[in-house]
Amino acid sequence: MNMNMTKQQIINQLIPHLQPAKLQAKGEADVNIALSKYWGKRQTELNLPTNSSLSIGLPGLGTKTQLTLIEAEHNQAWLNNQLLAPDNPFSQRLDNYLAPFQPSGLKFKLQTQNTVPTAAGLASSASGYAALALALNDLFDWQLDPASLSILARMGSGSASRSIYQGFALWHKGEREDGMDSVAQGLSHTWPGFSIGLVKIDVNQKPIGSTAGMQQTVKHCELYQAWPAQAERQVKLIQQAIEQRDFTRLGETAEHNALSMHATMMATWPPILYWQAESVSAMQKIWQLRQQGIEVYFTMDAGPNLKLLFLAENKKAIETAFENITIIQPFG
Ligand code: 2P0
Repeated sequence: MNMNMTKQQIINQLIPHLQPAKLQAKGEADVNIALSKYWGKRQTELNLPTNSSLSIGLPGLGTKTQLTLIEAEHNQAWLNNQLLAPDNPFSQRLDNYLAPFQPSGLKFKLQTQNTVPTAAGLASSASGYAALALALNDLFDWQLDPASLSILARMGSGSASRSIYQGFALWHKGEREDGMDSVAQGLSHTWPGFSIGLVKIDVNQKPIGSTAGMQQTVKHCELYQAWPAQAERQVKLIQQAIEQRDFTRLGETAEHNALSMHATMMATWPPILYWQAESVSAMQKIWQLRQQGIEVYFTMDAGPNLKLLFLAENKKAIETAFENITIIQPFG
């Protein structure tokens, strides 16, 4: 049985039918920031991770997608009102994702609008594939539950499994080969005053994308062997911290988790280093602020930008320390 066959079989299990209910549909999803990261796949075709992860959604920052069935030769992918060439890697990844759903004789026109300001330096594959899974669910009127939508989104991009939810989301790594238990759940806890600060260092193209970066780490980093168990433990610690509203535990664990993930990247050969000199300066500034009694932590993804974690009582101090910071309070 080849991998494509497996993917098709999983889709057959998930969705009730392949008859479109209408010609046009919509989906919308927010980006999410992992407080305990997804880094490494145990299976690439289905995006099955080596470890669980836990994230917070950023309301209002994400993707709006419109899906239309058209008579044409190729699928059409429009990104922020620009038609992409069929051989563009973004279009090809979409074609590959949409192939199992293609109604005979029709093509998909996908119009995707990112509501993340490009200047914020946030990745959009998470919100993009979550929005697309929601649009497909609408187009075919499958009426899938959130867990099935999370699996569908995860097959587009791992982190998209978490963007099906708002607020905190926990993506269970799962054990099964078919990935039916590798699914995110929304956590019901809220946390008024919980704040995320986006510190932009550089928003240009990164040296290596996260899909390739994590594969390289899994294959060529000895330190990576320690990662899955640590990440699993840290997901649990962060979940407890959310339940108990223990900000110190949450911040310390999230920062330690991010630095550990980046340590595995640096210990890969050839090395992967997403940081720039300004990233390190910002980290040092955060450590100084903590010494001065201002409780702020950071996390970082596959790029040079920092995401600060703090509580509303420190908002003014953070705004003073970081010019041009974008602050989001997911729960108001
Ligand atoms: C995360 N990242 O948990 C981690 C932290 C980047 C660093 O999820 O290959 O774009 O599409 O499954 O989801 C980025 O990985 O990778 C990511 P694919 P994805 O947010």
